[in-house]
Amino acid sequence: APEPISIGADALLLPQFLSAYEQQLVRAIDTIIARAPWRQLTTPGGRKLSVRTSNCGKYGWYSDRAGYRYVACDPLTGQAWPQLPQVFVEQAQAAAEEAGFADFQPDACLLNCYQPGVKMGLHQDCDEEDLSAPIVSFSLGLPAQFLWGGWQRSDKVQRIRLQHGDVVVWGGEDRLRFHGIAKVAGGNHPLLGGQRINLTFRQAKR
Ligand code: MD3
Ligand code: FE
Repeated sequence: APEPISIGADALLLPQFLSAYEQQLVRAIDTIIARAPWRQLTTPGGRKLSVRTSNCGKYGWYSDRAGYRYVACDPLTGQAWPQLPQVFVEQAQAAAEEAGFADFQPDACLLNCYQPGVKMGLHQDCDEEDLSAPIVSFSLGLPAQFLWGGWQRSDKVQRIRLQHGDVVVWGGEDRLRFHGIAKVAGGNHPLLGGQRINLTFRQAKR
């Protein structure tokens, strides 16, 4: 496999880390989406996110007029979120370990689905209780340009191409950097067709 690439003091890109697991991962995603379908969340300000989301794990990230938060039940179905599949936990922990974060215990996995033309604006992830835990992200399907900013919204942004099978681990001093995804270009991925799916593993609660 290609060598890991440092993109910050505490952020590591692991190209093709998931290559051997892609089919297992896609099957697990299908099972999750059958129980917790993709939906477009509303922001506290009343706008609709263009990205479609779902969750698995003990907690799921949710947004509506009441705010951004982690919730233990899917408001769409009233049911608990689907459990974290074993292959998710194993690969997220293996990646975290490779980046120097021992015993990462994710209790939340946010799934994001991007169709061509969809983007995610610059933001910080600060809804988690323990900001010392890293975030691990899996990229699948169409490629995207990851926007990697600094600690202030106005800081210069670097573009990093994320491809199918790539994993990134973000922790420590890089945990609160602004980041986003540029508009996804059209295309056809052999396994996922015209979409990009990103999974982010988090420790939402202490
Ligand atoms: C850097 N997702 O769900 S993953 C998000 O590709 C999110 O769907 C993007 O940003 C996506 O919040 C980017 C990479 C990522 C996730 C969390 C981070 C990078 C991060 C938290 C802190 C710093
Ligand atoms: Fe984010």
